[in-house]
Amino acid sequence: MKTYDASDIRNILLVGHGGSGKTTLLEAMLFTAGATTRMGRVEDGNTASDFEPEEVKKGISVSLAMAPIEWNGVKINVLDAPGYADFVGDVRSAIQAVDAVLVVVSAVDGVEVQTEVAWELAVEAGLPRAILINKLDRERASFQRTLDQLVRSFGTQVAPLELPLGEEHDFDGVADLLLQSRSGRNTTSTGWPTCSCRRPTGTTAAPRPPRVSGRTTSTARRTRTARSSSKPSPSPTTC
Ligand SMILES: Nc1nc2c(ncn2[C@@H]2O[C@H](COP(=O)(O)OP(=O)(O)OP(=O)(O)O)[C@@H](O)[C@H]2O)c(=O)[nH]1
Ligand SMILES: [Mg+2]
Repeated sequence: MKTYDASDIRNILLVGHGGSGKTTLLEAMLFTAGATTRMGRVEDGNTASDFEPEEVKKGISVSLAMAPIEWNGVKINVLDAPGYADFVGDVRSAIQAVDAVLVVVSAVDGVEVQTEVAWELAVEAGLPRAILINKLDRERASFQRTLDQLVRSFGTQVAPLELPLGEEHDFDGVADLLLQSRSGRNTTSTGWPTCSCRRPTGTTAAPRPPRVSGRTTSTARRTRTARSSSKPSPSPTTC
């Protein structure tokens, strides 16, 4: 097994309201990093992190799960937290073990109760926070409306680093304001160069993501090989 220096390991927690797209985002990250060959779908019950029978049956996450990805030589342990209020104990436990929090917000539903709860828990823990506005391809999605809500809820410290290219059916990728690059399907719609991020080659082996308990975060309870499906979901992020 490959070993990593401690300086090359990150532990990141995905949090957000139920159904905002955390499990799907983790699938996209695994696929983009080359850890899986196809994206699983929550609807098909074949995602890496929702594998408990209850999760497959209900189509929601009910406990914390973790899957590792490697990106540019850094091992990123991504923890997928359940979003429903009943399982907030898992979020509280995981926050003690991570380096940073990624808050996933639906561009259709905007800031919701568990968005605020998760944000406050991360603030209390003094953790760095980033926000991903997801579901931009959905009908009634609005990046600007969601960004305005985020600024109203969390203050002007919230500022966009990437902007979507199109919305709803026209959603076509993202433009990175710092790198002045873009990634997406149609690379000709702006003058900016396409993003230089590349999926690593030779890393197609499926990972065996350990399941971690929300109550005892240090214990990996069981492992499972990520499964695959024939129909990938829309990717919330491509870079
Ligand atoms: N169109 C579209 N659908 C998405 C996107 N992200 C997630 N979904 C769908 O939204 C639903 C909920 O996604 P999940 O990934 O289960 O959301 P979650 O945040 O993990 O939900 P909980 O674990 O219950 O908190 C599923 O039907 C996904 O297929 C997206 O970017 N676009
Ligand atoms: Mg989930």
